[in-house]
Amino acid sequence: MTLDALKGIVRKIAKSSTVDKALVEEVVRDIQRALLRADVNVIQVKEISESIKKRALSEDVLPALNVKEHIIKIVYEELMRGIGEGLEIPLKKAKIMLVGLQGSGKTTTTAKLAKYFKDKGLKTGVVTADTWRPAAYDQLKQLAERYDIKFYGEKDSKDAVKIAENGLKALKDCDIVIIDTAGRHALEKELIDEMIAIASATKPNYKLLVIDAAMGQLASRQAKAFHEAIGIDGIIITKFDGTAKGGGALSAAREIGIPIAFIGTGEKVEDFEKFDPAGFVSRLLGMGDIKALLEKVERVVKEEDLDPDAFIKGTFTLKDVYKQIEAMGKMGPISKILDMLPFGFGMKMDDAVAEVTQEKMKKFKVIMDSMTEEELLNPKIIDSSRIRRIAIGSGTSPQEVRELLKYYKTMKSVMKKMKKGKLGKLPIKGFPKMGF
Ligand SMILES: Nc1nc2c(ncn2[C@@H]2O[C@H](COP(=O)(O)OP(=O)(O)OP(=O)(O)O)[C@@H](O)[C@H]2O)c(=O)[nH]1
Ligand SMILES: [Mg+2]
Repeated sequence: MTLDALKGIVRKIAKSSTVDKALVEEVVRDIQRALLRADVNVIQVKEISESIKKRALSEDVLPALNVKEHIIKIVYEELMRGIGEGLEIPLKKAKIMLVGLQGSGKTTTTAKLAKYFKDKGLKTGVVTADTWRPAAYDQLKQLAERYDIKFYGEKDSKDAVKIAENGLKALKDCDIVIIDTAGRHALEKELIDEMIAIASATKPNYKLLVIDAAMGQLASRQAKAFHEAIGIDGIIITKFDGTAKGGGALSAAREIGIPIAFIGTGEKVEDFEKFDPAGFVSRLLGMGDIKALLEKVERVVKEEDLDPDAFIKGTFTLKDVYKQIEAMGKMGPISKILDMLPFGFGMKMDDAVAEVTQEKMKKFKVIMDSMTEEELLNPKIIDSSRIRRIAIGSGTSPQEVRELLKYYKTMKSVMKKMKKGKLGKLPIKGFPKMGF
């Protein structure tokens, strides 16, 4: 993704030997280029970059910061301002209606959203009011069943409004009910009329527009049209994983003044996160988003029955590594997890952990299967004769057993650092809401 280029900016500032006007100008140019390539609206790019430049060259450095930190802070704050607030949906009874163009990801997002609320402890149900796409009913039903979410649909009915109404009645015990609607390749009158009819019959607390990040700047026109038709409360950007143009949807939301609620980052139901502007910007800048990572860890942990204290606080044994490896399969590729780690830290992880591939993870599990309970709980006792025994027992080599132990040690120190909050190479002070 092109917004990734922003990561280089913090590094550039951190590495430069002198901080002067030339550096500020170069940084501002880099930011402009990165934002424009990511399809951010030109006017917004201009505003953001001009205010960064103006502030960096004129504001006094706060006593707690050095000049580099000062500039990074300004870049961070101005990007935050450019992005605006996220939409916070409180964890209480609500009806949510999803709308969007065909293929934008509504049905997938219905399931993602349902699982999100269910994981937060709310009773959640979904209704399919898409009578256009023949497979829509089965698609949502299957997803709902897989995650133990209540489902309502009427396979043979063509009356989307009636289905939505019936669905609300059938799921009235649920705290959260999410209504999936039909998409069309363009915003036709028929679709708009149906949307309006469903909305007025069901009176959703939140009407959320699902936008495909690949739309880039086209997202703006789309969002305007939907907003004019039914009044949108929040935006969910999907497929943020697969495009260089994600900035377009972000800036469309800002342009129209509708907050972003969630972001979809992959096809799997787990690839979904609440939009947290502070975390989002720090991640764009490569400073990591420890909060999103922990939230995700917490979620997967619950599924795996992993001891969260051990996972996060550093009383961490090989047993946790075992469960963690299983959990990672669900979290997605390691590179994605690394992306969420703070600046500096992620780079260190590159060599130590990133090279640990899925293949290797499987091998690690086999090795651990040949260990005794005592060894798993207290890896310190694993000396070279035990290493030899484990290697033979698991059909691997002592070298591979040592690799696992090295991986374990790295992860253990990661967990310790997380606990102490000692992350990141830059002593960044004064950043709000970043968990440093
Ligand atoms: N990579 C990626 N793919 C996604 C994401 N969200 C949805 N998809 C994929 O996008 C395709 C369309 O998703 P659907 O959920 O069926 O979209 P829809 O808006 O319900 O489509 P219609 O009902 O036909 O309008 C599917 O192949 C999904 O797996 C995402 O965040 N990332
Ligand atoms: Mg659909």
